Amino acid sequence: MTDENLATSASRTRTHPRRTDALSALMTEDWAATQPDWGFNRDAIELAAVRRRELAAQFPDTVLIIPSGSAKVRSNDVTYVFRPHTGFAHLTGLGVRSDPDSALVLAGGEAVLFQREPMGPGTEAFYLDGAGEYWTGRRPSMAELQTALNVPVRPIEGLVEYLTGVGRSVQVVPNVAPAVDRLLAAGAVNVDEAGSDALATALDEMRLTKTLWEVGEMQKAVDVSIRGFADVVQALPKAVSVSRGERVVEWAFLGRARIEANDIGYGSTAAAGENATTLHWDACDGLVRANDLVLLDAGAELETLYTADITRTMPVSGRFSDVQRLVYQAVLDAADAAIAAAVVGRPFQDPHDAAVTVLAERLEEWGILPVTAAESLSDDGQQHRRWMPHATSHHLGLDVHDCAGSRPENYRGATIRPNMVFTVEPGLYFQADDLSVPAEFRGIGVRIEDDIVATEDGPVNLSAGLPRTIAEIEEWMHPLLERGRALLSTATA
Ligand SMILES: [Mn+2]
Repeated sequence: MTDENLATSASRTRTHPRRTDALSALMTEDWAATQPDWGFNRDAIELAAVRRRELAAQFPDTVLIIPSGSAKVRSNDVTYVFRPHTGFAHLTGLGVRSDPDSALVLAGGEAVLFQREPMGPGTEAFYLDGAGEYWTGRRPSMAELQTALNVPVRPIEGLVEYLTGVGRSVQVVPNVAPAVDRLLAAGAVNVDEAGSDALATALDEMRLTKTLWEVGEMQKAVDVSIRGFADVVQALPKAVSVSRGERVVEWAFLGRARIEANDIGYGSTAAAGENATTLHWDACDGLVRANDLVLLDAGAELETLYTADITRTMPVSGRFSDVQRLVYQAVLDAADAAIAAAVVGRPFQDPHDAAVTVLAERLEEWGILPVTAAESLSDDGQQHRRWMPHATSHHLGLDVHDCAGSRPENYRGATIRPNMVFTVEPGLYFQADDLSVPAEFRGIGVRIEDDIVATEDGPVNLSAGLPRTIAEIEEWMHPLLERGRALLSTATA
């Protein structure tokens, strides 16, 4: 990483200790005007304009502020790659082209985007500020952004003056952008707190159903992910050959996501053997043994920020053992039952109920449940949750756990509507030290996760292109493992 101490210290102290007139004269001149393709997504931008009108109609007498968010510090002067607030991305269509410390403002029918003025060629900040474009690369000008969005774009410093001029009650999405909050506080802008919470809820609830274009984006994210899973299978021989094989699994998927899409939509879980029974296994630094199952929960995220969320559990050898087969088939049957219940007009909870019914019956059959399946499934039982502790479904979209701020009656308590997109992800987790299960089950964790869109014609599985059945998985893995072994022997020859 390049040391930018010179630039940041200069701008923070405002003393510009290293500035000279001679350097300034040289640095502010002779930069060619460039007009690169900034990669704006026309479809996303047009859809966002429709969304803004829908939202503004819900809040007719107020000013709505949707900040993009601030760069988050990892440590000291190192920040994470910026990822805009999902509501901001949804209402601008800017995706990865979003800048930190911006604010979309909706006042009745009018939208204005406030943002930091670009520190481009010709300005002193260009090279004196660590965020200047000399250091960070060229960005669209305000005029270019205004043309792309068909929305006025103004410097963020003018936000308070604009709000004073409009003179209506102000609602700001809470806890998104400290810089914007400070600006409003300094300007003594009166923020309606209750209204702000209602705005945050409305932003999440307006994403509960997707447009066909959005479903298409999610299919693209799924398709990249499917190729990522194939890369992972091909990398399994290498994973077995090193001491931190799970990192090989994680890295193989990440490579595909970074090359063909923007990134992964959330931290991958790459878990082999008993690590697969730890739900939030994020170290991903364990061994991958030849006779293990390996569980990968991962999804690619596009430049528009739509993400996939897929889990497969695969035998490292390419062949399931008898007990692995037994557990896997139970989870697959639960998943199939859940998907079949993902029907428009039925309760959102039906897929979950269908999945856990299958799993409780299997646990009873294996003699693991201390009670009958029916007793376990009753409200005051729930013993099956020792081995299947989580929800089966969550909404998916720009966020991996999309729409999470929705009111319960519109989420878990809702009815399935056309173009809702959600996961179906049952699992069974027998931890290595779980004395309540037969020894041969211990250390086996299986989850199968697919991305489902509800339609009037029934559920559509966006991730059906990734093998799910035991026979399909073994057949799919075989040539990929062969190729992986060949590549490994070439690399080590
Ligand atoms: Mn999920």
